[in-house]
Amino acid sequence: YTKYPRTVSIIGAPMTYGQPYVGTDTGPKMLREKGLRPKLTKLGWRVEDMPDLDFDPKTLLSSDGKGDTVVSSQRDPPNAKNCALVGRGSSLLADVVESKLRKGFFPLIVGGDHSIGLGSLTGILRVRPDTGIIWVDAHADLNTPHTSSSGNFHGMPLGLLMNHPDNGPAKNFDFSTLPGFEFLDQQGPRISPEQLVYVGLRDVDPAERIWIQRLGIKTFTMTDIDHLGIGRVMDEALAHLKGRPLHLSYDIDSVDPMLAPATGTTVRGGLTYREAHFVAEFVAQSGDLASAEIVEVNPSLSSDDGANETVELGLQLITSFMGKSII
Ligand code: 4U7
Ligand code: MN
Ligand code: MN
Ligand code: MN
Repeated sequence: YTKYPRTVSIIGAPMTYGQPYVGTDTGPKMLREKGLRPKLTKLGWRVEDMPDLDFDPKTLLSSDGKGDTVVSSQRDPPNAKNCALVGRGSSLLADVVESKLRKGFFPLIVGGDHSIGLGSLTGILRVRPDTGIIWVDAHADLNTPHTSSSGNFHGMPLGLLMNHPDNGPAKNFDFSTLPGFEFLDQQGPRISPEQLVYVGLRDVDPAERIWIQRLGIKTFTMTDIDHLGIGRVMDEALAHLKGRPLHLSYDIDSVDPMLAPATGTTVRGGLTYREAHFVAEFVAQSGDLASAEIVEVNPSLSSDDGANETVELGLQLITSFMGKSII
């Protein structure tokens, strides 16, 4: 892969169907309005900005291009809310991300809820199966419909993609039971445990905990950050992924809700302003960052001030991981 592509492709993925609230779909628009594009230009990037992906249900359910409804959204399987919409949207995103990477662009995916990780990662892994993933989040997002207590797909992207020769969260999982998920057939690209690192976890479900331990996923919880400091945590995180092109998946709920209140699943005790930036800056400095996404910004879930602060923070974090250096 080209180690330093200088053209970034902004891919707006206004997905909301992976969680219960409206509003996550305005993330891309808000970030653009606050000057995403000029900020990237100022950092030396050439910018390709496309219109947001069209996640209108009518379009999604007829995306065979012929206007026919190819997937029925009538019934969702158990614990798989908005299955067809999430599946079709992910499939669309996977194709776009794949094609941008093949053109040598840096995909900057702007969510949308975290179910878009299904699409981003699928597209990335089709091109670079050895990609190292840094998942910055309060949550592990390692559920499947078999383990999820909420049925919300934003808690499942890693669980559905994680594979292991003998076991994995999606073991014995029959993807053909999920309408819209045909793109994730049994041959589809998968993540192996050693190519993933978690940073910032503090709200992990019982089944997720078991899988993290069983699979031996490298995990830095908030406790580890308190103990080691964010500097050593990131040293160890990047050492673990050494030699791999990196994908940064930044869930804004990793940051403390005092700083990022406008998101759907807040958990107290998160990253401080500097810790959040350090993660972004350090990944940028590695020189190995090849793709990134920012997710779960939902301006409608707090006061106007809270929404502004959260969008502003998201923008600053993007600026940091896209290479802004202090000196
Ligand atoms: B996010 C949860 F049960 N684990 O599965 C679930 F706590 O993308 C939360 O990280 C998932 O914001 C959060 O619903 C998903 C819950
Ligand atoms: Mn998440
Ligand atoms: Mn989260
Ligand atoms: Mn969330």
